[in-house]
Formats: sequence, structure tokens, C-alpha cells
Amino acid sequence: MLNKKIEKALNDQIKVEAESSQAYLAMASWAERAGLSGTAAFLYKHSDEERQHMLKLVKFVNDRGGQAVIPELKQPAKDYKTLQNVFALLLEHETNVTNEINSVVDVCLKEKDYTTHNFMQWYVSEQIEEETLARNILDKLKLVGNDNGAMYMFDRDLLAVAAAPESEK
Ligand code: OFO
Repeated sequence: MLNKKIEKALNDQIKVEAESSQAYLAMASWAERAGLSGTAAFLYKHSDEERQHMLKLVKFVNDRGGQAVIPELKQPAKDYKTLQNVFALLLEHETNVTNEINSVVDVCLKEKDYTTHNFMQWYVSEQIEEETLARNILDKLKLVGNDNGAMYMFDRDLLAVAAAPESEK
């Protein structure tokens, strides 16, 4: 049975993951309208992955005798200045998510809930990967600059990343 502090921390994290999914979805839609179909495919897929992160938490809370709360979400931004701006926001967002995950882990240790602590380790490693990916993409975009040809190649590369099976990323 989950104690109330752990249940609350996990429900807060459910909201964080749901908001991540929304944020990526908004960015995907913006990229699609900007003609960046590869980037849009990458971001749509990532939005789905964030939803899976949320569902994994919902199931864990319910399976352990708690009550998962499906949260109300705020509307994400509709417009972004540039693609570089999208990925800068994305990296900032993932860094915040990492901090949120670390605070859930902290509650687990304080409450001596080693089962939930163990469950959360998957999120800890996932965040390392996501931050690295966002940072690498941002570095590439800095090289692309205002070169349209390079942007075309960049977008095509992201399409390939979106299409690759998980194990090849
Ligand atoms: Fe759920 O991994 Fe990003 O936010």
C-alpha cells in the first residue's frame, strides 16, 4: 500500500508527464505547419512516449493500492519563434522534469519506500537520455544556422530518428 506522501508525489509526476506529452504535441503541430515534416514526426512520437511515461505511473499507483488522479492540463504555447527556440525550450523542460523526478526519488528515500524508489530508477535513466538527445539536437541546430539546405538535411535526419526502432537510438 502506498503511503499518502508517495501517492501525492507520484500523482504530481503523472501531471508532469501529461504536460510533457502536451508540450511535445504543441511543438509537433507547430513544426508540421512550418513544413518540417521530419521534426514533426519526431515530436509527435515523443509526445506518445511521454504519454506512455504517464500511463506507467497511473498503473503503478493503482496497482499499489493508491488512486491515480488524471489531471487537468494547461494549454501549451501555440507559436514558437524558431526551431532552435523549440529545442531550447524542450531542453529546459526536460531539465525541469529531471528535477521533479529527483524530488520524487527524494520522497521515496525519506519515506523508506524502496519499491517505488526502484520503480523510479527507470525514469532517472530515461531523463539522462532525453536531456542528452535534446542537447545534441540543439547543438546540430546551432550548426545549421540559417542555411536552408542544412535545415532540409536536419529535418530528414529527424525523420530517420523518428522511424528508428528504440534500440537503435
Ligand atoms: Fe517523461 O521523459 Fe521527458 O519529460
